[in-house]
Amino acid sequence: MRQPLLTSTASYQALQTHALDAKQWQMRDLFAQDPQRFERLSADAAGLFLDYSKNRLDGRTLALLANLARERGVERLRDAMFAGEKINLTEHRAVLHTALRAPKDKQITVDGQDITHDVHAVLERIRTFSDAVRSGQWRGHTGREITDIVNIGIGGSDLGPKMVCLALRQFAHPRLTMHFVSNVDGHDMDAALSRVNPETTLFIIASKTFTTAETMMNANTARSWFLKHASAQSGEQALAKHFVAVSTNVEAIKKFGIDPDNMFPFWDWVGGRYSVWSAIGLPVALCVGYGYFADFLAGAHALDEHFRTAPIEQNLPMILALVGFWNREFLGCPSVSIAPYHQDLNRFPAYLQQLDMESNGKRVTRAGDIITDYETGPVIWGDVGTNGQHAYFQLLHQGTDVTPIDFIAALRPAHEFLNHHAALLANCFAQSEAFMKGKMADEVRLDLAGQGGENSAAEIERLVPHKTFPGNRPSNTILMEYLTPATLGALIALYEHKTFVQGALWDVNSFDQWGVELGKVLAKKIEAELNGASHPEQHDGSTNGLIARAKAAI
Ligand code: G6Q
Repeated sequence: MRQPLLTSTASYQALQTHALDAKQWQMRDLFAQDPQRFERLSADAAGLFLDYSKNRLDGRTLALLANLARERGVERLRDAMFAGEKINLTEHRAVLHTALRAPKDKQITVDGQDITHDVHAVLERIRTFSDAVRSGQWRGHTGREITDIVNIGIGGSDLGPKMVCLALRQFAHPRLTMHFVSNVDGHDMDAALSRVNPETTLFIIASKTFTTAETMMNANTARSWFLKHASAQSGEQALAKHFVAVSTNVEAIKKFGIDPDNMFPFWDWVGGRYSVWSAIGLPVALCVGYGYFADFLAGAHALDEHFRTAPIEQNLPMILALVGFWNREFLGCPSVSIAPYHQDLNRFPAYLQQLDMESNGKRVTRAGDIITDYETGPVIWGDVGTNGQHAYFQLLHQGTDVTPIDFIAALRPAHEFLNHHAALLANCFAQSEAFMKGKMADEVRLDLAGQGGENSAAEIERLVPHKTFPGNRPSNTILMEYLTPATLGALIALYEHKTFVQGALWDVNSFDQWGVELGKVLAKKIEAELNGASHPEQHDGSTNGLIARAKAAI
């Protein structure tokens, strides 16, 4: 059904008028005027605390944004998603990653099929298999315990399990080393294979479709390498002890030579970038054990329940989405930087980059109309603190673009170096304070004048503009007590639902990815040309030139 154009709605127009005022506000003043601002503009749920007080908004802004969410039917769409309606309109699919973390007794059906039962049947198989590998009961073809696990997958079949295994490093099995090969670049495979022993390595081929070119090439290479290096007597039979698959495509798996008993299925209503909760999370269960994997799912479920039931004004994903929407739509911020002040979350920005940009990087509405008069998803990027501070934070403080930042931190560390943790948190909080307050010209002048008279008046005036920070730059801070499987699950779910809410506001389909699909076919033709299997066709001058250079070098 065609929605009224976003910009034509009464609540959007009310926000536009309100923004004319809000653009003049200084956050310093907002804090000075309201001593309760932090209490008022913060909320918590499922072990996560969100401080959004360091944004250029007030209570009225939020009320107007909540009105917009209501007028755009965000709650209705949310309920439709949880109920398994086919809200992925271009692929005619339900969107039910939330069902993957729902408890056994929650009945959810898709096309008349009780999917909770199916989900828990696969979880049971994940439990049995991961227990067997971890305990050493599952052995390689020469009887040795598994020491290395190589996950072969790309995009949604790589970023989630890789990010989570790194984030939960503290909970990892000491005997198992995890490797993730995603790139078709042979250097990626070479780096993994040069570190593992075929007798003690388990390969997981993770691909929803089992047709993705990079994954298939990597899977075939791993298979050949294994057969070449496996003990001569066992050959093909040995494969069963070393290759398992995660997919929705049984036929393709059989063709590849993997026993369907060694296949962990999932379903078309799980989008790739939302699939870490499904059997795509098998590396996580192997790495941290099924118990912690179940805690990870439970943490996400707690956030789901909050998202499903809390009123918009107290609903963490709604708030995060509305604040982000405000910054993007009305304050003109083209990107969002993710700054986890936690080394173990160092792949989290890359994970969110896919989640958000693949979901909301769209230019047509759900009805197919081209969007011309408002912006959709921003660029998402970032790296861990404090590293970013010594690199790109310069632009965030003094560049011409305003980039909102999400700071993420755990209040307690999982190590004993408490002085490090105090320094880490001090940096995190100091940065958000500096972005908000800035450093005004008068403050700079005072500072320079106070430096023992070493600066002349003229020198002070020359330096003032360079040392002035405009401030008034927005940020959110998300805190948890510890980074655990449950808080990590909740954190990911928070961003999944944030992305969902923004997609609903922009009226885009957050669940397809035609841009990725195009990439899947584009390279095939040129690959055949490079391999000499077909004659180069007439491309444009640049592409012809590049192909000719590569052919001359191969
Ligand atoms: C995710 C995307 C994409 C996908 C990969 C891998 O939402 O669809 O990143 O996950 O292209 O696809 P396969 O799992 O089918 O190999």
